[in-house]
Amino acid sequence: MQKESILITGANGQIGTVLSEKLIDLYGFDNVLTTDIGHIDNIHGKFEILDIMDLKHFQELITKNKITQIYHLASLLSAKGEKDPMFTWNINLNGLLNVLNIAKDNKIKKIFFPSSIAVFGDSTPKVNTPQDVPLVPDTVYGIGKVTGELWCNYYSKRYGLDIRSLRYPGIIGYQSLPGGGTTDYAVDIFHKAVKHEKFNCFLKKDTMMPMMFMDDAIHATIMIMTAPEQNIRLRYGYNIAAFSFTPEDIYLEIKKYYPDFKIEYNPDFRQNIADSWVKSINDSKARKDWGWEPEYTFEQMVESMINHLRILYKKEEHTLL
Ligand code: AKB
Repeated sequence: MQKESILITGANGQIGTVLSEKLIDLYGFDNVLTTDIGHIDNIHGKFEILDIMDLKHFQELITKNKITQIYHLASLLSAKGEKDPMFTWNINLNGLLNVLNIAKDNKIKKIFFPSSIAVFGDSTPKVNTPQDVPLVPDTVYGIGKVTGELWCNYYSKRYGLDIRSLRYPGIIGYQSLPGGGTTDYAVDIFHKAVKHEKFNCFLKKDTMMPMMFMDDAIHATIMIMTAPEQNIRLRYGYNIAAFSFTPEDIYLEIKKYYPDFKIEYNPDFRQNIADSWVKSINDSKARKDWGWEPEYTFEQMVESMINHLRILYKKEEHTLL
């Protein structure tokens, strides 16, 4: 059997950082190549700088490392993407097309494409949102995810590529920081609480969004990528869900650990993005097709975040002393 050799784009991002470590654990140091447009210092694996728009260098890395799987995580997120829609479209959609064409030309065995709840829009049912619904997103990031899903479906049917994709909700982890997303507040709030600082929330207190603990997001990614091929019935993004909450819900839960914790609500342009998304997700297709099930409840996620960040900030205090 041919051994796997994995390339990850965007390995320095919020999910990429944690997924890279997991893939190194599973497949071994020598078999995972982490890449990103900038330098990485928080991943302990093999690393190469890669701009996914540079096809020549991309091809060299594929050939040199005999790559068999690509996890394509490089993209700009929803809020940052709105600052320059054409640039975002180029990186997010043309970057994906580069990956799909490289995969087709090099007979790459498996490709992972992260989609998102950003595919949903105003015409999507907001509660317990089913898998197949109208997808008319308001952000350029969301448009890129919808069209990205369609291209994945097309390349899979037309060229037989084994592409697997998840619609991630907002991901909350202690291991890395998000950047440029609308769900970022749900990570930032923990850092402020543990540092005994007041939190300024850019969303209204009652904005409900689907979210998930990082460990579950990584688990879902590995599950779909290792499921038998016949179980993957959808070649566009599978809905996956864990729990939903509002800024006020998470504030009150954190206050159980930090009774003096203070929050102020100052909604900005990200409020419109959050309002255009859905409140909760129906993930029955992922459960049925490849056995998806989250492990962490909302309360367990909050406890784990606080415990891990307390250790992290304690260590930093010691290093600074
Ligand atoms: C964002 O907020 O843009 C991302 C996402 C939900 O895809 N976290």
